[in-house]
Amino acid sequence: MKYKIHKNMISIATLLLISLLTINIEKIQASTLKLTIQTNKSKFDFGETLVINGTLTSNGIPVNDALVAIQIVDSSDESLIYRTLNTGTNPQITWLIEILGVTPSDESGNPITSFKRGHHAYFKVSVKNNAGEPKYVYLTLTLFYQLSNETPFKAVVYYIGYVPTGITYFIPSVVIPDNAPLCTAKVYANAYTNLPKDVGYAYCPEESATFIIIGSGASGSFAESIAENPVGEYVLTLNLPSNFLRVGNYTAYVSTIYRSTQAFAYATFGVVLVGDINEDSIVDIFDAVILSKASGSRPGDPNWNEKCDLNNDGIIDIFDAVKLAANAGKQAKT
Ligand SMILES: [Ca+2]
Ligand SMILES: [Ca+2]
Repeated sequence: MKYKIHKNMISIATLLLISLLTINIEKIQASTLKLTIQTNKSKFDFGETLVINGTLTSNGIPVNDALVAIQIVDSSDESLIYRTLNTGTNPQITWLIEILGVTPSDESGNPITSFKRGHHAYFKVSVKNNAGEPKYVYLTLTLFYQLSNETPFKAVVYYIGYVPTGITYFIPSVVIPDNAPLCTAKVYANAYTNLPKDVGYAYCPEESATFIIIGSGASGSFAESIAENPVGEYVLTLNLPSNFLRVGNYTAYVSTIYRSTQAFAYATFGVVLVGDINEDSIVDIFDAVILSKASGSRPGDPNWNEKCDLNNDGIIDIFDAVKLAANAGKQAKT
């Protein structure tokens, strides 16, 4: 009798264990959110096109209505960009924190359409808190030159702290570089729970506006755009700056939340200043001199210098000199 009870108890315990395990497995499966990221290359020269893309799936099914927060940091942990893309369409939800708009402005917030290079550019950002209580928010701006592709030149976190309920206006400023091209530029305003690299996610879709960079007196116009991506995917294409970029390892972080589940991923890539043979952060005559000494050499030759084989084809020749010339005068940020 005793034995029988014992045996039944074991059976019951086993059943309980199996059912618990099953429930746990179902719970785990119900919350499988997978975010991927990849870059088009693993190593980039200054000015090259960087494409970051990836997919978001929930239990293997593409998610077409989520926001993906993106941050790229350089080898000194300085941010190159902050962006927020969707995976098809923006989620149809009420944002706890919502960026209503970003407007190029003067320091009082009055709209203006152009900024002089070397001067401060101001941006009036209206942020609405719909949460009914103060929310802790990271607010960022990223500025791009609109060249053949958008080329980032400034990324800043201008506010970290609580945002009260209702609408709050911020007027952050950045300095337009002295050497900025005279072109149309674009600003993106984002709001995150924390920085994407620290697994923060976007509170809401980003807002953007364009403006003109001028040498002296001119005007331009505003435009807004909404990013649309293929279903379950996000794609970000940009050109790396062609000058004053930091060399070394970069990391692109992506972070999202979907139905209360978070997902995070990152990819790394390298940036090199092709032609900076002596690694003094500038491509100049001293690099050309080193290259000329190795001219005509192949591996094994006494004057072979692997660092001069800029196109990696096993010979130092005119094609390497052409690559060096293409970057002549360019400097790496130090
Ligand atoms: Ca050099
Ligand atoms: Ca070569």
